[in-house]
Amino acid sequence: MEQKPLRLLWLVLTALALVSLLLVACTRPGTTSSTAANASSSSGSSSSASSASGGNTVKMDATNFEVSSITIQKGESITLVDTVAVPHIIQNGSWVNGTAKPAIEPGAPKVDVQFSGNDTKQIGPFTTAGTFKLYCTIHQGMNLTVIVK
Ligand SMILES: [Cu+2]
Repeated sequence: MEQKPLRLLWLVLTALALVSLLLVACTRPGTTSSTAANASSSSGSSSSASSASGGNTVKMDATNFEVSSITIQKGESITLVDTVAVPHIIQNGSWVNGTAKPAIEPGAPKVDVQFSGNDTKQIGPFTTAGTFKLYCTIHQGMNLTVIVK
């Protein structure tokens, strides 16, 4: 005869469970009220982030680089543009007092690029900070210093 109280208890418990479920179900939609807050803040897509990859360009004329040095960021490459119908051979090193001095600094990318005239080639990337010297083996005094920061 002790089964009736148990059944009652069971009924009460299930009822409580159902009630709590209902409470949870009812609470959920209430909490998700602040949805329309982030409406229209579509600030116009401004300012095209300037200068694409053309930033590290050095032009070469018949006998020299347009600039004697260029500063780039670590990991960047340099685009060399041969603007005339004259060949160049760019390698690691420099002209010192009229003498070609091949040399490759620690961390420098190996550079050995031939231009046949009116062409464009990339050198690098320069992955180490430092100062690196490049020269044209054909044209005396044709030096380019690359500063990597
Ligand atoms: Cu040259």
